[in-house]
This record gives sequence, structure tokens and C-alpha cells, in this order.
Amino acid sequence: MKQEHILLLPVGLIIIVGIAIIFAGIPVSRPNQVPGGPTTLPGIEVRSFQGNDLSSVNAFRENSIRGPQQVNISDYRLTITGLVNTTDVYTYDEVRERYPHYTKVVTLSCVEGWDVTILWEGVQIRDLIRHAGPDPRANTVVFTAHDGYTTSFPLGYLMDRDIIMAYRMNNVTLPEERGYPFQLVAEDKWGYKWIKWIEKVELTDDPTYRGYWEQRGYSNNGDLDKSYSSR
Ligand SMILES: Nc1nc2c(c(=O)[nH]1)N[C@H]1C(S)=C(S)[C@@H](COP(=O)(O)O)O[C@H]1N2
Ligand SMILES: [Mo]
Repeated sequence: MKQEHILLLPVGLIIIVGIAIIFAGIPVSRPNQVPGGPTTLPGIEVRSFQGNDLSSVNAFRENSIRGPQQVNISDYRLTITGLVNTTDVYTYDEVRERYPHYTKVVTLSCVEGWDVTILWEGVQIRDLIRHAGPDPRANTVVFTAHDGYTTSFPLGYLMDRDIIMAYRMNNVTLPEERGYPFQLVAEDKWGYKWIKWIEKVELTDDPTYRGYWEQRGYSNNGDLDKSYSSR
């Protein structure tokens, strides 16, 4: 009896060491790992970033003119056209693969009195406009969305600043009701300038163009630090 007990220790150790050797030899998969960088796992919404508390991607009031739009991504095309050297037409993947990505925490404020602070990720719209090559006569950019919504900006606002066209918010893909595939992060502008479900970006020489809400009494510049009423 005594001898059997003494044998248990080395036998147990051999089994444990054996299991450890087997597991050490099995390669562990590391998705999306950048050498030396963190492993990014998709699908988890972040709620704070560099000291900023972020709103949830679900903390919005859905008040779009025709409700949430369902964009079929295999049919989806983004067109940059109008007063440009060449009209560019992109698929969803082409936009994300061909241009550098940027992230930024920006607050969206709606004229209804609510706001949300979100970590946005996307491409800079000026990179796409530059690629199309603005004609010297162009001074205005009109955006059109899947629901027929439109809004416009001075060309200078989009070219002189870091204006993001977002495809992710808080590290998750834009949900359908938040503008999938793309929403413009129109910094320092009222929420009605943050066009969702963007399909067309058209350069024009008509600074008097008025978008959907702008035709209904909201200011054309949409500047946050000014009244949104154009009357
Ligand atoms: N295509 C489209 N974009 C739109 C709208 C819309 O009705 N259609 N509403 C605008 C308004 S008034 C606001 S406040 C913001 C709200 O964005 P959210 O729905 O993601 O919160 O979207 C803007 N972009
Ligand atoms: Mo709004």
C-alpha cells in the first residue's frame, strides 16, 4: 500500500508535463493580429475612448424621413460625379480598401434637442473628391441618399477639414438604421447635415442649392454655433 502511494507523485507529474507538451505544440489561431499590435475582435461596441464617454449605437431617436433604409450591399454603388474630371463609381469594399481609415470622437446634435458622442471610423471624403478631380468652377457638394434625402456643403468645408464618411461607429459596422453603409460625420454642423445611406456625391457651381430640411426652413450652412432656423 505505502509503495503505491509513493508512485502516484511521479506518475501524476509525468501526465501533467505530457499534457503541457501536447498543448504547447498546438498552434493557437490569432485573427487580425498586427505584428506587435493588439488583436482586434469584431462585434464589441466600445463605450469609452481616450477619456471620452461614448453613447451607445442604439441611443438614437430614429426620425429619418422614410424610416431605416435597407441597402443591398452587393448592388450598392457610391458615385462621385458632377463638376469633376472623372466620375468615380465604387463598391462598398472598394471605398474601404482604396483609402486610408481615420477614427475620431465627434458629437452629433439634432435640432430636436438630443445628442450622441460616438467614436467614428471611416475614410476622409476629401480623398475621394480629390481622386475624382474637382473642376475649378465647383464650389458646392450635394449629397444624395438611398431614401431621396439630400444635403449640401461648400466644397471648402469638405476639402479643408478632416471630414469623415463613416462605416463604423464604436468599433461596430454602422447598423442599418444608423446609415449603413455610410454616414457623413459633418462635424460642427447640425444633425440634418449628417446624411445617412449616402449614394451620390455631386460637385456643382450652385451655392444656393438647398437640401431636404434646408428647403423646409433650416439654415443652409447648418452651423452648430448658429441658429438652425433660416428665417
Ligand atoms: N438619408 C437620411 N439621412 C439623414 C436623415 C434622413 O432622414 N435621411 N436625417 C438626418 C437627421 S435630421 C439627423 S438628426 C441625423 C440623425 O442620425 P441618426 O439617425 O443616426 O441618429 O441623421 C440625418 N441624416
Ligand atoms: Mo435631426
